[in-house]
Amino acid sequence: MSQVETQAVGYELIETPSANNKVAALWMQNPPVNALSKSVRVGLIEHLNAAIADESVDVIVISSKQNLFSGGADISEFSGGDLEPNLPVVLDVIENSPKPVVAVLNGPAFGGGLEVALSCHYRVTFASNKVGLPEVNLGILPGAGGTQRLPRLAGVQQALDMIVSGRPVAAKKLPGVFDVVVDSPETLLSSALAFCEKVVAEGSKVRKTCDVQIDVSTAPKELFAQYRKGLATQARGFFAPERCIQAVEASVELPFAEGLVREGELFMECMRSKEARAQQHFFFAERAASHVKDFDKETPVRDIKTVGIIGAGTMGGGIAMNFANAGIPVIMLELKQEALDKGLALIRKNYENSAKKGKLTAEQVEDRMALLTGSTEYAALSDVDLVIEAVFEKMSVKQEVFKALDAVCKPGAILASNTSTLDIDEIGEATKRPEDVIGLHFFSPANVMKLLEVVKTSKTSPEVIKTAMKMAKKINKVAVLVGVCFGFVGNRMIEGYGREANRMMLEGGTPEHIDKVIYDFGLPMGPFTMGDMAGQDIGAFVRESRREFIKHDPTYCILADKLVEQGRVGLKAGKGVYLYEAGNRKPIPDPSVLELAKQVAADLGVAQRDISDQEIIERIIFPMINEGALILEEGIAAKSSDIDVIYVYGYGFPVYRGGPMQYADEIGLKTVYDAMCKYRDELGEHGKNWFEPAPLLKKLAEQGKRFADL
Ligand code: T1G
Repeated sequence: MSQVETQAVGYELIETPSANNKVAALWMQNPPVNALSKSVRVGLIEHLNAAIADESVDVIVISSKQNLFSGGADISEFSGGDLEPNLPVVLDVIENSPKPVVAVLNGPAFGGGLEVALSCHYRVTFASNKVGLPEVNLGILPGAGGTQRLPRLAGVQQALDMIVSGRPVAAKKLPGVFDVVVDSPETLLSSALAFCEKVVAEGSKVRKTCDVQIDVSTAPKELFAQYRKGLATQARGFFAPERCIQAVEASVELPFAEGLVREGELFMECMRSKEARAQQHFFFAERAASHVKDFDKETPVRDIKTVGIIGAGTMGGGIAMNFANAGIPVIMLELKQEALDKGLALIRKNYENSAKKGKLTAEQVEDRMALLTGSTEYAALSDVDLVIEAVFEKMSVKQEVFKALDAVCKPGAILASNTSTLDIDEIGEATKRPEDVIGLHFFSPANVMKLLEVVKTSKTSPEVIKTAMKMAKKINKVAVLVGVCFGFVGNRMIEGYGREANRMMLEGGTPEHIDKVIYDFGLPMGPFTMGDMAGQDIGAFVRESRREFIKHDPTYCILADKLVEQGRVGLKAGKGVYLYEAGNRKPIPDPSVLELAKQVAADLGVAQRDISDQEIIERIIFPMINEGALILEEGIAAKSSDIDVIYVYGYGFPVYRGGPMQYADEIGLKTVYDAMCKYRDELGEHGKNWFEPAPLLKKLAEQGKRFADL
C-alpha cells in the first residue's frame, strides 16, 4: 500500500478483497469538518487525475479520515476566499472520470459534501448516516449541482423537501441515492471494496448522475404550487427558499446542462442577498458565542453529575427537564410536598404530551422521570454538583435561599440563580463562596427555548464560567456569556421595545398598526400582542421595579398602568390592549383603548399624529441597537455577535436579518445614529430622555465602521 499525502486529501492505493483490483482511495482530511476548502478541491482534482492516469487503478474511492464525510463548502471562503478551482469544476472531473468513482460516506455529508457524493458514479454508506443540503439555512441554495442531481436520484418531492427545509435525512430513507447501505459503519469499508470489485467485474460504462432521467411521477402537478403556499407561513421574509423551489423546478423543466446554468444564476442571486450575509454571519456568531476570553484550555471543568433545582414551578420544572433529557439526575426542592408533587406531575404531563406527538417513547418518558426526584429538605442537596434556584423574583428571597445552600452544599458545588433581572453579585454576597456563584438565565419555556444567558458576577471563577458554558452545550442550549446589569443583555435591550410602542400609541399610533409593522419586519409578534400574551401585569411588575430608573419620564407608563388597573392584563383575562374571545388568541382591536390613549395624551399635552411605518421600525428597533452599543461599551456583552445570538434565539429576531447588531451594520451605523439624533431632538422631553445616542454608536458612525469591526 502506498500512501501519497498532499495538503488535505490523502492518496492510497489499496486492493479489493480478492486482490483482483486496485483501488485509488482519496481520503479527505481537513479538520474539523472536512470543509471543501481550496486545499481539498485542489487535492481532489490532483489525485483524481493521478488515479485516472495510473493504468493499475481500476476504481477510485472518495472518502474521509474525519468522523464525517464533509460539512460542505468552506463558508469562511464566501466573504472573499480564493474560490478557484470552484466546486462545480471538481465535480465535473469526478462525473466525467472514465473510471468508476465510488463515494464511501463514513459519516454525515452536508451541502457540497453531499454534492461531491452525488457527482460520483456510485455511493455507499451505512443506514443511520445523515445527509442533507442545508444551504438554505445560510441564505443560499446548493450551488454545485445538488438541485439538479438530487431530484434525479431521490425523486423530486424528496429532493425539494431536503433543499427547501435544509433538514438532514437518514441514508436508509434515500434508496435511490445509495447503491449499498450497510447496517453499521464497522463493515462499511469492506463492503465498499467488495462493491468496487463488483463494479469492475460488471465492466459496465460508468453511470453518470447527469444522465439519469427525472422520474416525473415524483413531481405531482401541484407540488411546486403547494410548496410556494407553505413558504408564506414557514419561511416568511426569507429570500432563498423561493429560489430553492425555482432551482428544483429547473431540474424538471430543463435538460441537465441548462438546469445547472439556472442553478448557478439562482445561487448567485442568493449569494448577493443581504439575507445570505445575515444568515452566514449568524452561522459563525452562534459558534463564536462559545469562544470566550474568561478561561483557556488549561482551565479545569467541574463534573456535573447531579443537579439540584430549587422551585418546582413552571421555570424550575422546565429547567429540570433539560437535565433529565441529557441523562443527568435532578433533585427538586420545594418546602411543601404538595408543591413538589404538583411540579413533578407537570413534568410528567409535558413528557407524556411529547410522547403523544411521537417525540418520545413511553420508555423514554419513564427513564427521564426516574432521573427526577424531590425533597422538602435542603439537606438533600448536600452532594449535588450544581444547584439552580428558580424561586420568586425578590432579592431577599433569593439571598435566603443562597444562604441555606451555602450551609448545606459540598465545597465546589456551583450555586446558580435563574433570576432574569436581579443583581447576582448581591445574591452571591449571601454566601461564603461568591466565586462559585453564577447566573443561568433560562428563557421560558425553559425546556424549549435554546438560549441560556450565562451571567458571570465580578467574582465568578473562570472554572465555574467554563463549567457552565460546557454544561450548557450538554443540555443542548446555546449559551451566551454576559455580565451583571438590570436585565443582563436580552431583557435590558427589550425595555425600549414596549416603551416606544406605548409612547407611540399616546402620540396617535394604533396597536394593530404598530404590531403589524413589527410583525412584517420579521418578529414573531408585535409589542402589544407580546405584552398581552405574556401578561400586561408582568410589564407593570417590571416597571414597578424600575420606578427609580423611569421616574424622569413616566409618560409612556401611564397608559399601560391604567389598562392594568382596569384589569386589562391581556389574553389570560380576555382583554388587554386587545380584546379576546373565549378560547381564541386572535387579538381584536378595542376602540376604547384608543379613546383612553387620546385622553391620557390630552392630559399630558402630547400631540397626536399619524405615525409612519418607518418611524415605527426606527423607534422600536433602533433604541434596542443603541442599548446594545451601551452594553458593549460597559463590557456586559463581549462582542456584538453575542447580542445577535441572544436576540435570534431568545426573542425571535429574524435570522435573515442576522440579529439587531448585524441589521445595524447592514443598514449602516450612521443611519441608526442620525435617526437617534432626530428623535432625540424632535420628541421633546421623551426624545431627550430616551434617544441620546450611545457614545460607541456615535464613534463608529463617524468612523464609518461596523459593530462587527470591534
Ligand atoms: N465551513 C467552514 N467552517 C465550518 C463549516 C463549513 N461548512 N462547518 C463547520 N465549520 C466550523 C464551525 O464554524 C466551527 O468552527 C467548527 O467548524 C465546528 O463546527 C456549494 C455552497 C458539519 C454538522 O451548512 O452544520 O456547501 O467555532 O461546532 O457541532 O452547495 O458544523 O470551532 O472555530 O458546528 O460537530 C453547507 C455547516 C455549506 C453545514 C458539524 N454546509 N456545518 O457540527 O461542529 S455551503 C453546511 C454544520 C455549501 C455548496 C454550498 C456543522 C456540522 P469553530 P460545529 P459540529
